[in-house]
Amino acid sequence: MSYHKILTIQDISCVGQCSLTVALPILSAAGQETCILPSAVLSTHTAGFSGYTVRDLTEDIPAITDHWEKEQIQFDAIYTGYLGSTEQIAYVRDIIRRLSAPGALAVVDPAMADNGKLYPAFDAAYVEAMKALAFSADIILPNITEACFLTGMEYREQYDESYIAELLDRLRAAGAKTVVLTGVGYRLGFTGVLVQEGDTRRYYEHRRIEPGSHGTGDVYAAAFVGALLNGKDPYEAAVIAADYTVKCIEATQGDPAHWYGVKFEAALPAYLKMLGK
Ligand code: PXL
Repeated sequence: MSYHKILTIQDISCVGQCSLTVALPILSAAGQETCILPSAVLSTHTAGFSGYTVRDLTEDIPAITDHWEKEQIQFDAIYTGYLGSTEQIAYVRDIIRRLSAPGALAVVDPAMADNGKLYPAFDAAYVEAMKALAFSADIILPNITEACFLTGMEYREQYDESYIAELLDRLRAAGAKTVVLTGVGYRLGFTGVLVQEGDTRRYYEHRRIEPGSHGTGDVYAAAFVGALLNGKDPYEAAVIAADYTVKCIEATQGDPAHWYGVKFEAALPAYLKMLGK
C-alpha cells in the first residue's frame, strides 16, 4: 500500500510558489493524503519581494496538537520546511513525539538559508533550535549553506570533493541519519545531489540551469518525500526529485516575469510517470 497520511509543516506564502502551495499539490499528486499545519501566513515569500506581511501561527500550534491527539490522529510521515519561529521548532519536535504512527518517518528540510546567508527572518538562536530538530530526524535535506550552518563549517562558493566529504562527515558526527545534500556541483554547467545513508554515499549529477530559481528547494523536498512514500529508496527518490525539479525550471525558462518561483504544475505529469503512475 502506498497511500499514507502525511503531515507537512511549513508556511503559507500566499503568492510565490514555495512551501505549502508547492508541497500540498505535489504530495497530493503523488497519491498521498496530505495534512497541513501552516507555520505562518505571509503575503509572499521573503526572497525578493519587499514589504511582505507575516502572521506567525506559533501560538495556535499547541491547541491544534492537543486536538489531533484527542482525536487519535497519527501520521505515517511528518515533513517540515520553512518554520515561523524558534519557539515553533520545539512545538514541531513535540508533534513528532506525540503524533507519529509506529515506524513513521520524520523528514526535515532545514529551510533557513541559501547562497551563504540565512533568510532574513532567522538568527543564531533559530539555527541552534534547527540543529536539534534536524539531528533527531530520519532524513534531512539541507543545501550546502544550511549544512554549513548546521555544522559550523565555513561556507565556500568554490569547493572540491574533500570539502563536501568533510561536510557530510560533520553532519553524521552531529547525529544526522540519512542526508540528501542538494546543490552540489563540481563542474561548470552541472549540479547534483549527494545522498548519504550510513556509510554509503552516492552522487547524482544533472544539468544546472542558470539563473537559479526561487522555490526549487521546496519543490525538490516535496517531490522527494512523494517518491519516498511511493516506495522508492532515498537515492531513487533523490534522483526523481532532481529530474522533476529540472523539468520545472525548464518549464519556467524564457519568462522573466516569473522570477519568484517555478511552474511546477506543468511538469506534474512527468513526475507521475517517474513514480510509475
Ligand atoms: O523557499 C523557502 C521559503 C519558504 N517560505 C518562505 C520563504 C522562503 C525562502 O525565502 O521566504 C516564507
